Amino acid sequence: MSGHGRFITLEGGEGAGKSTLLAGLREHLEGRGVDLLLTREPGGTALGEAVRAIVLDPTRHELCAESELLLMFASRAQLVRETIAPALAAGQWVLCDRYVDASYAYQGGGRGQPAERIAALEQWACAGLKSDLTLLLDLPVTTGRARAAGRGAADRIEVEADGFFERVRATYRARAAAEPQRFRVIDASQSPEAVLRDAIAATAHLFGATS
Ligand code: Z5A
Repeated sequence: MSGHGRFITLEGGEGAGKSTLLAGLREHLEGRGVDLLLTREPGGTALGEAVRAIVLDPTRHELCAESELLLMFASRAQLVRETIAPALAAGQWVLCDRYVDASYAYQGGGRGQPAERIAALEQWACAGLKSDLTLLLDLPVTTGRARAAGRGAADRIEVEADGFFERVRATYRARAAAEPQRFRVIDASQSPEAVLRDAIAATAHLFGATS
């Protein structure tokens, strides 16, 4: 377990329903008396939000895959040190919309950056901080993209072709299969209520494990 608090991350492809789940899960956890900190990646700090604006800007055609990967980790290194680690040490629980698994899925699976390179960056930038629980909202790519389609202009990553998002999904699923004790895979094609019910069930064991 991380520090004294608990560290939960949400992952999934585009339109999987992370934001929707985040709201319900927050209500549940706070209702159980958890002192909860919500944050997101890329972003969550002033520096991270500036990085987010760069990496999602669809006019930044010059950004190469290597820069994109390093920017994701720059945001993450700052968030870990400035926000997540201090919160966990103070006994708060942290619920983070995406974390390091997203870099393996998007920059690794999607862009083809070697997993060993991402692992080296993880070791350095995350200071050994792993999530206690990662909820993977798994959904067919076409369903997720259809859900997200009504939202207006696509960002720099959303403009990628279906094949990119298929590789992202496959990488997430492979990581979940390799680390079943950390991941819970949730069928995100269910109703929002059923997704929340599964997520609540997946968090139950965190309450028993006191530090
Ligand atoms: N990225 C990266 O490449 N590398 C990294 O290391 C990190 C991130 C950390 C920003 O992520 C981008 O950064 C992301 C990955 C990349 N790029 N992409 N693509 P983000 O998490 O901020 O943005 P996102 O992935 O685009 O999330 P999203 O599309 O906003 O989806 P969501 O939050 O998972 O979904 P939602 O907003 O809750 O739901 C979408 C719609 O579906 C909405 O209309 C809901 O009402 C509806 N919905 C939600 N749940 C359901 C269910 N269960 N049934 C039916 N309809 C539903």
